[in-house]
Amino acid sequence: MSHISAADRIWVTGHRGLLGSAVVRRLKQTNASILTCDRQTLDVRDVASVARWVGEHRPTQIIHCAGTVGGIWANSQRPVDFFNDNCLMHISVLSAAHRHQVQKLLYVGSSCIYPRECPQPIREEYLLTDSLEPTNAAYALAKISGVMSCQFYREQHGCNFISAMPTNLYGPNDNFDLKTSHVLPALIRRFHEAKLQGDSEVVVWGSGRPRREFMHVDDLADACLFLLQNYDDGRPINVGTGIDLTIAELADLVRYIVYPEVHVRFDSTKPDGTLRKVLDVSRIHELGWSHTIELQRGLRQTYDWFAAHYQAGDIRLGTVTPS
Ligand code: GFB
Repeated sequence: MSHISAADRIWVTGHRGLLGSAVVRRLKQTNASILTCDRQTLDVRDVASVARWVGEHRPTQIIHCAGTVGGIWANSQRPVDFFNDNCLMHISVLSAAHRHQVQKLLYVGSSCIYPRECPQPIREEYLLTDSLEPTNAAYALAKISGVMSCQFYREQHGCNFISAMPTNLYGPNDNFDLKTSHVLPALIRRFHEAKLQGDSEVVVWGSGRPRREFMHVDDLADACLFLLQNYDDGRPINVGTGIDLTIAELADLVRYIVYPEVHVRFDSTKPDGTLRKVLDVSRIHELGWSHTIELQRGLRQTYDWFAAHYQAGDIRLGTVTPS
C-alpha cells in the first residue's frame, strides 16, 4: 500500500479524453504533480518517442488512459485501427515505464475483453475461457494483450504494473459523434436534437433488449487512484457498479430527463452486440471501494454538461480519433 504524495509525478496518457480528463480532475485534489502531453507533441503509438519523453520527464507513476475507442459501429468499421493503435500504445508506454523504472503503472482495459457467452455477472477469472463478441473482437484482443503484457512485465522484470477492467463509461468530454460514439452519449445527443427540432420520434439502434452496465467516469477516476494506492496484484480487477439495465430502459431514462414527450422507435437493422455484460465487482468491494454516482444522477449531470457545451459549440461531435 502506498499514498499519493507531493513527491509523485503522475503521467496521465490521453488526458483530453473521457477518462484521462476525469483522472486529471481527480488528481488535482491531491498534491501530486500531474504530467500530460498533447498529441501534437507526442504520438503515444511511437515506441522511440515515448521512451524519450518518459526519460526526459521521469514520471514516478503512469495511468494509461489513452486509447482508440468507440461504440459498436466504429469498432466494426475500423478493426485494424482499434487493434494496431491500442497495441502500439501499450507497447510504447509499458516498455518506456520498464526502461525508466517507473514505480507503478495502471493499465485501463475494458469489460469487452471477457467472452461473449460467459456467466453473468462476469468474474475476473473468466478471461480467456471462451470466444469474444465479434463486433469488438479487434479492440478486445488489443486490450487483452495489454492486460497480459502487464503480467509479463511483472513476471520477467518484477514491474509493479496493474490493470483495471471498467464497465461502459459515460460523462463529460465523451465523444458525441452519432456514428462513432457509445450508446449513452448518442442517446443524449439524439434526444436533445429531437427536442430542439420538435421531432415526434427518436431512433434507437438494435432491439432495445441488450443489457448494459454504465458507470460515471468520475467514479472510475476515483477507482484508478484507489487502485494505484491499494492494489499490487497482477490479476486484472473489475471496476463497475454491478447494476445493469436494458437499452430500452436506458432510452426511457434519457427520454424522461431530456424530452419526455417524444416516442422511441427501435431500428432492428442495427446490431445489438453482446446480449449482456455486467461485471462482478465483489473483489474491488472487498478492497473497500465502491461507486457513488447512481445512473440517474450521473445522467442528469452529463446532460447538463452536454447541453451547455452544445450551445457553446465546443463539444466533440466529430469523428473518432486516438484520445
Ligand atoms: O455503446 P455501444 O456502442 O457498445 O452499444 P457495446 C451498446 C448497445 O446500445 C448496442 C445499442 O446494443 C447498440 O445497438 N444502441 C442503441 C446504440 N442506440 C445506439 C446508438 O445510437 N449508438 C450506439 N453506439 N449504440 C462497446 C464496444 O460495446 O463497449 C467497445 O464496442 C467497448 O469496444 C465498449 O468495449 C465498452 O457496449 O456494444
